Amino acid sequence: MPRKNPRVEEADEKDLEVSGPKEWAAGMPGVLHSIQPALKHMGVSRTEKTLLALNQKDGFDCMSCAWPDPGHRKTFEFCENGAKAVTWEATPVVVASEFWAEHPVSELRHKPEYWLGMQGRLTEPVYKPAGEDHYRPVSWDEAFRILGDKLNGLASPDEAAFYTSGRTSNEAAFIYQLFVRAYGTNNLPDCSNMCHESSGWAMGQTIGIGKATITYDDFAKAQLIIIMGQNPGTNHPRMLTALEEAKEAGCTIAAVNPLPEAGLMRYKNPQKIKGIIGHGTELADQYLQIRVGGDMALLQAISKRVFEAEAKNPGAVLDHEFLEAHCQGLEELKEHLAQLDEETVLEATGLRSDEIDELAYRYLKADRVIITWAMGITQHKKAVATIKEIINLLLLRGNIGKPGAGASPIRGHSNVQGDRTMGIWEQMPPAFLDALGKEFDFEPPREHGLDAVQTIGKMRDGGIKVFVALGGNLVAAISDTHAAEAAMENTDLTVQISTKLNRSHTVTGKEALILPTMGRTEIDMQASGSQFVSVEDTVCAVHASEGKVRPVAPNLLSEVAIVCRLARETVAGRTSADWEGFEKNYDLIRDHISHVVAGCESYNDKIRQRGGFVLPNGPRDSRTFPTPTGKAMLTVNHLEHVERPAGTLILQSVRSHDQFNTTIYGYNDRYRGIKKGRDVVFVSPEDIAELGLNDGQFVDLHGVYEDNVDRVMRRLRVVSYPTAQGCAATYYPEANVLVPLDSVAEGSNTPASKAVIVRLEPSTA
Ligand SMILES: Nc1nc2c(c(=O)[nH]1)N[C@H]1C(S)=C(S)[C@@H](COP(=O)(O)OP(=O)(O)OC[C@H]3O[C@@H](n4cnc5c(=O)[nH]c(N)nc54)[C@H](O)[C@@H]3O)O[C@H]1N2
Ligand SMILES: Nc1nc2c(c(=O)[nH]1)N[C@H]1C(S)=C(S)[C@@H](COP(=O)(O)OP(=O)(O)OC[C@H]3O[C@@H](n4cnc5c(=O)[nH]c(N)nc54)[C@H](O)[C@@H]3O)O[C@H]1N2
Ligand SMILES: [Mo]
Repeated sequence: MPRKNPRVEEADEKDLEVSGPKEWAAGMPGVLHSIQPALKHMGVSRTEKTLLALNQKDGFDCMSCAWPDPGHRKTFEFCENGAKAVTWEATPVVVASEFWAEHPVSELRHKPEYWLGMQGRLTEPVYKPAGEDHYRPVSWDEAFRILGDKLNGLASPDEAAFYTSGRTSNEAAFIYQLFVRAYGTNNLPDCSNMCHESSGWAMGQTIGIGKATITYDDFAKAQLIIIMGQNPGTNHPRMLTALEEAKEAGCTIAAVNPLPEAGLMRYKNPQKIKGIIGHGTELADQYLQIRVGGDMALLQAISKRVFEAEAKNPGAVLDHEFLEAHCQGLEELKEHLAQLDEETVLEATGLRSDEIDELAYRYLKADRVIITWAMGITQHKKAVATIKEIINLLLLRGNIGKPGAGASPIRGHSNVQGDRTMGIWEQMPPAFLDALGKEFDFEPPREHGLDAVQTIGKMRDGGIKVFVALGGNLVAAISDTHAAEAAMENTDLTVQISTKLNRSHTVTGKEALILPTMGRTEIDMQASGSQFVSVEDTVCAVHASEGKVRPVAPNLLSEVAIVCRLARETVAGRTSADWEGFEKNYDLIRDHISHVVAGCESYNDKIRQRGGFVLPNGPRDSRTFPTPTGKAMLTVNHLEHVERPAGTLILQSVRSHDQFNTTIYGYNDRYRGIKKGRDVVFVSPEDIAELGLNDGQFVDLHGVYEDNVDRVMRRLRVVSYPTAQGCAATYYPEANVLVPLDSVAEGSNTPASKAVIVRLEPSTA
């Protein structure tokens, strides 16, 4: 069954085709685009076993995003990009044993991410000894011994860091954090640090919980949905179905985005006849083309208009009953916003007053409002303050804790939220650590550990000797690529637990290990029988996920098995945990989750209910706000926006339609009209003219920062594109070379990768 990989074609700049943005998303091409590559890469049988089980109640959870499943599932409960993710994982193509002798690490390092991923699934542990340029296959025993010896030999457990990417299941995440804390550190950086950390911070401080206050069904009950800094057509395509249902029930949609993303404008539902042959559903009733980083000003301006409307019509605008019973800080907010200067707002947002008036009018007209957001909001210096303004706006009219209304950060990685619930966080609260210590009879470390940015910083300074990653591709995902590479190389041992090759396997410590693991599509057979795992989606619904295809190689271990064996090598006897038992039967892990994780009582029973269960959520369920005062906090936030010196642009980094984070599936970005290439920078025609450039010209992007480090992205083709003026966009992860490590969101420490000040200079290369 396993196949060796065919030739991989790489992108060449002369092949690049540019055809302009599309105005609608999904529809028939969506289905064709998903089935064809699946059949080509997996064959009929694997395609059937995977795609038909995707997001079904007895199937497996899609790994492409954290979008929730509706109560009633369709036969094809997946989107084009979910199918790509499944195809990428369930491919029968494998990296052969000879590969490692044929390709030195120094060569692999210069291969594109696309090429690395296309080499196929990793099937055997490999080890790169110090001073050598090749990995070589080793046995699992040898791999665990190498890692165990290194960890056991460190002067302090804080010299190790343990990263998690958000595909990890609840079961693997729970025992991984247990192992790490038994080992003696809270150094548990994760991809969430670079993702929705700002949402967690802002919501934690204002409403007491860092999670969405809505359920799936609320979308269809909303009267207004405001989508901010999010590109659902590419990154959460199944959200378009929920938006379509909302529209059919009379909801209005407003989209706030510097780019007129196709998925915000019109949707052609591939599962409906009018989506196949008709015009589709208009989505956004109002599109606000905001300047990058202008959202905080927009939100303040709307809240100010809410107060002004209340002044004209006392008692009829604010939700006084709710505010009095549940909130704190109303007067301070009102006073603060009264000072808000409209000129500053217009400058920051790039919008006209009447556009802001219109959105305010829509907000005042609707009794049930949902605001959703993603990376366009969280990856900014003022991200936490901006999200606090989202909460302010919602609270003013009681839009939290009632049907059809609420705050909805749309999470990215399919189980990034569950991983947090299970304790993957460098600063888990004392109550969790108490429960964990009590359950496993040990004293967990209390001092906060390092987040992703801090981990790279400490590596750079020589303080991290061993780096272990449960999934992900940190070197490519984190900011300041060259600094991050140097930091990784400054460690003694890097260990990647992965399904497929990526950049992080090629930028290593002195020694390096790659431990291959099973993916979610695969049948996980253990001593007690076939196992399932569980995950939590972006609206706190928890459910089981069970793989359907035979693992791509017999030698593969599950993530749970890898963690258990590593724990036996390093922390055996330090806790009462039954590591051998956990590996044989995941029910034993779930029994402990029941005792340690709030809301997961009787986990084994609840997870076996068809469709799973929803975690309790005070603000959503009963307008109970677990803040120190027991009230939801309206907050006063000092307005700031991204300033740009003359001759520069504010650059943001986005995902193309053919990628999952650092994984590149292909070189097309269909909805933005880009084919066969990624080296482009989207600039408005006005800015192209003002900067004296030409559409189609090649430029270098130079980051403009006070530290004067020369951060450059070379040879990007200028693409004239209807983005907000003064702003530009290019693709992540390539853009990370431009973002200094210390350019982060205040409070959450999330890299500010959506606002890089750049100078565009004609390319000389
Ligand atoms: N197919 C696919 N699905 C994915 C992923 C993937 O890579 N591929 N990644 C997953 C992950 S981990 C995540 S976190 C999510 C990410 O989902 P998104 O957040 O949708 O991802 P991005 O491509 O970063 O898009 C950011 C959007 O914000 C806009 N934006 C940028 N700056 C600003 C700003 O200042 N203000 C406003 N209002 N908008 C702004 C951009 O124009 C863009 O539309 O998707 C998840 N799902
Ligand atoms: N400039 C810029 N930087 C960003 C962002 C941005 O918008 N702009 N977005 C940020 C965001 S939102 C995120 S979430 C991070 C993403 O950061 P990460 O989560 O670290 O990166 P991914 O690209 O999702 O990781 C992909 C790798 O995970 C491994 N993998 C896949 N499936 C599995 C599995 O089932 N098990 C295991 N063990 N491994 C698996 C594969 O080897 C694959 O190569 O990047 C962040 N960085
Ligand atoms: Mo993310």
